[in-house]
Amino acid sequence: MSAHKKLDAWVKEVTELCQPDKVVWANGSQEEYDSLMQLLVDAGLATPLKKRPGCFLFRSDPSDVARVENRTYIASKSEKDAGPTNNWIDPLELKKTLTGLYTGCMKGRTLYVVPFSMGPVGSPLSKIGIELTDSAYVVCNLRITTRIGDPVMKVLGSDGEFVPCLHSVGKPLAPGEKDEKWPCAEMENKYISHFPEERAIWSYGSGYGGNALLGKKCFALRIASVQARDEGWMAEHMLILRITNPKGESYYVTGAFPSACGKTNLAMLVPTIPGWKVETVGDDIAWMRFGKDGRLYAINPEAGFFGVATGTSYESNYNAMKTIDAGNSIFTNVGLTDDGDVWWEGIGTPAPAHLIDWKGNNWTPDSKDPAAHANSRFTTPASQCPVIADDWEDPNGVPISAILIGGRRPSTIPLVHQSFDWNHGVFLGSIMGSEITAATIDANIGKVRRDPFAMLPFIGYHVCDYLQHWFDIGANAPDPSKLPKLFYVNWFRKDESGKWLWPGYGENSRVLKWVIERCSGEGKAVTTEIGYMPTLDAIDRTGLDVSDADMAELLKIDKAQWLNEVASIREHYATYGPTLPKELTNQVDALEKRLKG
Ligand code: GTP
Ligand code: SPV
Ligand code: MN
Repeated sequence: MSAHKKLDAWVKEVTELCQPDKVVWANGSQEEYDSLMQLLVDAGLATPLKKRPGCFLFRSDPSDVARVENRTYIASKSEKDAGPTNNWIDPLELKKTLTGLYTGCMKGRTLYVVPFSMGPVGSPLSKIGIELTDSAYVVCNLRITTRIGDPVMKVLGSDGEFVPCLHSVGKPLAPGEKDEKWPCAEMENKYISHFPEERAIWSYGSGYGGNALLGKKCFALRIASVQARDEGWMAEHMLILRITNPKGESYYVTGAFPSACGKTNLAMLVPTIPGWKVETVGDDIAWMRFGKDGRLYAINPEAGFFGVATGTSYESNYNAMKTIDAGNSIFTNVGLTDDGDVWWEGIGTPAPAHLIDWKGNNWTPDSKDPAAHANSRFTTPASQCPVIADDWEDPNGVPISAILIGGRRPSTIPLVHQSFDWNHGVFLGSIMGSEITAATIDANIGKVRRDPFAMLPFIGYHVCDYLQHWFDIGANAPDPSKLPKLFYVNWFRKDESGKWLWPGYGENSRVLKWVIERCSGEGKAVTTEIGYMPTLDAIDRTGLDVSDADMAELLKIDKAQWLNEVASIREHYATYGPTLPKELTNQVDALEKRLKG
């Protein structure tokens, strides 16, 4: 029970529908977290890590290891509002199906009421959600990745607004039955549902990541993108970093890269150029709106990182490793060593002679399958990051100077280019994507999956309206000269033999340096058909082993490839239907003209 009538009524309604054994309101305390973890350990679902006090390992069901885009729905009243890139079901029909599934689905379980704030508690830019979940694992993860409990209830008061987020793993227990393993429903009964007009989320059947931690992708991106459109701000799949030059001047940069394309890495990067410093504000999501001074300000709505473990090492992401080394972390689907530590492919230490793999089986270096799932994750508090910026929780956000966009493009797209202006930047955002590589057996090898602003799976409405919203933000800027500058980066360019041309990771600071120099009016650039490009010597290569020839290749514009790109962009735009913003057609026409000019 709370002081909030609407909340109480909703909790009552859900309790009657889902029929949990009991209802517990989460207060967010350490004691509560500890006792929930103990419960999970006693049930055999969590393993305390001897080598990492305060840390726990979970193994999910092998079918429940990542977001399920084909079971994710935008149930707007009208199908055309969901657009061609989302799965749509009529909301009434979906609710009927789900009401059937939710009936009695929490039998034998506890329903947790988890109030959470996306953004610092009480910030004018923050929003409140309430997740009702039957998963203690979810409650523990939410306590790390968001701000939960009593402080949020205080701000909510008796009539505050909140986004209702209903979650069930979809596995009721018979009397006396206990969980033997990670509970979830079979694939055809998983529904990650969003009702954008109602601003409501109903998630059923999965316990994992973005399917279950509803504050993250479901609220902070899909529902928030709809709120942002209506209220004139932006909810984006972006990291936020602070970079300080040797003169001590700080700039803030956001970056939109698709899932598993390097946001966490860039947000925590250790610069290789002397005198420069990078600090972290956020690693996955940015909410941005104009401040009184006319600049665009961003907050990180999250409080922790849910990062890709596989491939993370002191070498590739030192600060992420230090963050998890500080304890209080949850690991999902990594290997467990015999002495009680975690191990994954790419962690930077030799594979132990024996471990228990992510499926719970004995594993040795001779085993065929990897020890950790490719999408294994760590959940860890942002406050523990050694390079967390001191203003990362500033309730007013941080002023953004530059927006980066990028994906994995082995060819065509140079290391970095800058858009001519805001609208050209929106065009670049609309064409970004990743090439499907030879690493997967796929008939579409070499083809580009377009992922506008890395938001393809996260736009809560029509993709054309989303891109129009980007144009509108530019058109309505209080002072267009203060808009962030947009840069398209590509760390993933390869040579003919398939070798990376750019070393990436900490060396990306060299590109960031040029970006900042462009923002302060110093960086050297030439005007090209595709945008402003650094001159051959504009990117600082002091102490870096990248030859002039490789640099020239990294910055090359191959006209034939770009004309193919134009054709592919047109083909892609055609799939967006008749409401494609006219400005995008103008932009692609202008690009073609410049290339043929
Ligand atoms: P989500 O959490 O899924 O949104 O992913 P993310 O965008 O935060 O990606 P993350 O930083 O976890 O990186 C994913 C993969 O990209 C890792 O395997 C990294 O090793 C690799 N990666 C990151 N930065 C670079 C880079 O600069 N160059 C190369 N070649 N690989 C990189
Ligand atoms: C992503 O897939 O972009 C993630 C992980 O950040 S999840 O929270 O599962 O969406
Ligand atoms: Mn992400």
